[in-house]
Amino acid sequence: MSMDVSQIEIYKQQVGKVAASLVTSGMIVGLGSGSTSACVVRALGKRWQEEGLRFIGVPTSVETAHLAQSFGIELATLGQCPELDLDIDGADEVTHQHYHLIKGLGGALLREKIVRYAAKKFVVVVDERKMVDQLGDHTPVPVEVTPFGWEATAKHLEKIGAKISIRLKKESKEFFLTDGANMILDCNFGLITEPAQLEKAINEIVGVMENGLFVHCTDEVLIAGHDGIQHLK
Ligand code: ABF
Repeated sequence: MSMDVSQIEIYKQQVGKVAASLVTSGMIVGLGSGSTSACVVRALGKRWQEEGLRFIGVPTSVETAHLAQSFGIELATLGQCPELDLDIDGADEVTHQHYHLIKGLGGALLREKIVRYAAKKFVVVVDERKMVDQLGDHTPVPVEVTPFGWEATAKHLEKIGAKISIRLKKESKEFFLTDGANMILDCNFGLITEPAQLEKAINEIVGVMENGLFVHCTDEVLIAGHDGIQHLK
């Protein structure tokens, strides 16, 4: 679905504001990564500064931490706050049924998944372009691997059907490295009919740290589109 950039930006700001309204003072909140999550952080920053909202944020990336700190939002590590009330994050694909996700095109999937599984509730914020019938519609599955022996790990991933593209830094031939200094292999498996099985099969491969399939773990989805904001539970 082609949409102009400005319209998509408006959608992201709208959904960011609605997501930010879910946060009440005293909460411990996972702060996701990517441009839609950045709109959530900006909306939370506005509430922090204008309404005196006070909560603790647990960022899923260095980039998100820096953005939150620019508004004066109080941050903590997951070690300091191992149980979160709410995690708000973006996604690259969301299935209409069950809200299974592909995440990680932003490179933060490992910390995002760890933070998600520390939260009582997980709310995903997307624009309508991200909604799909089946995962694998337009996005490969990002797989975070340790750099040691990545070539052998790649061979194991190919054996379970992956067509692999090594993630490089923008406009560079250097390997992209995550905040955790791991590499990402973008794995195209085509349309994914059994995401839970594939998530498990990928993570059983030695050298794999985590993958971008988030299956049976989304509680609510906020979708911004030409019909306004849909809040699916
Ligand atoms: C993050 O946001 C990632 O998991 C995902 O890849 C990305 C989506 O970015 P955007 O909101 O910019 O489309 O949650």
